[in-house]
Amino acid sequence: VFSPVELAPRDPILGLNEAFGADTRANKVNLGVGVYCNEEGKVPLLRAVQKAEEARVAEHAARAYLPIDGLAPYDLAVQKLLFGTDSALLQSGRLITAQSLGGTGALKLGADFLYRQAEKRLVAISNPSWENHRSLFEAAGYEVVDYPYYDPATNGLNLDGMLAGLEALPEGTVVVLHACCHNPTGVDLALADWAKVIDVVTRRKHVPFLDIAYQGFGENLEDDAFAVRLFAESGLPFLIASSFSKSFSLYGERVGALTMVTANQGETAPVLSQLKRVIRTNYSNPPTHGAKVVAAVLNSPELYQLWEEELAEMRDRIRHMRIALVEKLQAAGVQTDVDFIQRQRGMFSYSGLTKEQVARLADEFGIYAVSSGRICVAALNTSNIDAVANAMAAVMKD
Ligand code: PLP
Ligand code: TYF
Repeated sequence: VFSPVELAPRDPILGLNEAFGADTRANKVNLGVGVYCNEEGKVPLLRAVQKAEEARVAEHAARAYLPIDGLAPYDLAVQKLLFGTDSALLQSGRLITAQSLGGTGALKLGADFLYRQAEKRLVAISNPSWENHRSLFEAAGYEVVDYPYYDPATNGLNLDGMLAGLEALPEGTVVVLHACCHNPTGVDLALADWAKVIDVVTRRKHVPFLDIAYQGFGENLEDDAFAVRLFAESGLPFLIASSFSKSFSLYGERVGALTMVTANQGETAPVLSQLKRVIRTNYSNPPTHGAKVVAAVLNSPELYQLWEEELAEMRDRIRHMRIALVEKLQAAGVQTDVDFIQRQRGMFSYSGLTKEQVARLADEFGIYAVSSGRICVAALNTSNIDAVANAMAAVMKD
C-alpha cells in the first residue's frame, strides 16, 4: 500500500515555518505565514476571547454533539457580522450558514457542495491568490484558472484586466473573490469597482464565492463587509467563506463559516439539506469550543465592544509598521518607490522582492518571506523592523 507513495510538495507558506524553526540564528524573523503577532512578537490571546473562555470553563458544560450545521447562535451572529444587524436578508429565509473548520473548511464545504450540483466544474481565482485556493479547488475536482488582478507596473489593481478576464470566462464559472485585504497582494478593489464586478458576474451568470478572512483588518468591520453587502443588495445567489482565525486570533481553534445566499426562499431547504450531507459525510459535525467563544463575544454588547477595540489595535499597529517600513527603507537608501507598501491593506505586503532576493534574505539575514515576495507586515515590531528594513534595502540595492 505505502511503498509506491511519493513525497508530496510542501505547502509553500506553511513549509517556511519548518525552515524558520531549523534556523539557529537568534535574530531570525518569520515574515512568511500570515499570522498577526503583537509588539512582543507573540500571537496574542485577545482579552475578549479570554473572558468568554473563562465564562465557558466556569459553566462546566457537557460536551454533546453540535447540530450538523453548527451552533445556531454562532451561525446567526456570523450572518449579522456579514450583512449588518439591520439587513433585510436576516429575515428573508434566503440565508444558510454552517459553522466550518476555519475559512479553509468553509471553502471546502462550498467547493464540495457546488461540485455535486454543477455540470461545469471550473473555478477562477485571482492572479495571484492565496496559494491554497488553487490546491483546494483542484483537490475538490475542479479545473482552476485565474483572472488578471495585480498590476506589477503600478503595484495596484488591474481593474480593466480583471473585468475583461471575468467577461471571457465560460458562463457559470465559480469566481473566487477576496472581499477585503487581498492575500497575497494587499491590493483591494475600490468601492466603486465592486459594482462593475457584480455587473459582469451577473451578465455571465457566474457563481460568486466571496472569501472574507480579514474582516476588520482593512478599515473596520462594517466597511470591510462592503463587497458582501453589495452582492447581497444585487439579489444574486452567492457563497461566502468566513474565517475568524485572524480577527479573533483563534488560528488553532478552526473557527469559520460557510454562508450561502439563495435566490429565493424556496431554494433554501433543499440547499441546506445537501450542504448537511456534505458535512455529515466529511466530519459529521463541527467542534464546540471556538464557535462557543466567538458566539459569546459576538452576542454580548460588552465583549463585542472590547473585541472591536482589540481588532482596531491590531489594525493600527500594522498600519504603523507599514509607515515605519517605508520610512526605514528610504532612510536605508532604497531609491525605488516603496510608498505602495503604505497603500496596501491587511496583513500582507506584496513587496516586489524577487525570488532571488527572498532567498538572499533567508540565507544571509535569517529573514523568511514567501518566494512570491509577500511579507507579513503583521509580524513586524519595533524590535525587528530595523533589521528587516536594512536587510531588504541591502538585497534591493544590489
Ligand atoms: N482565505 C484566505 C484569503 C486566507 O488568507 C486564509 C488564511 O489562512 C484563509 C482563507 C483560511 O483561513 P483559516 O485559517 O481560517 O482556514
Ligand atoms: O496565507 C497565509 O499565510 C495564511 C495562513 O496552507 C495559511 O492564510 C497559509 C497556508 C496554508 C494555510 C494557512
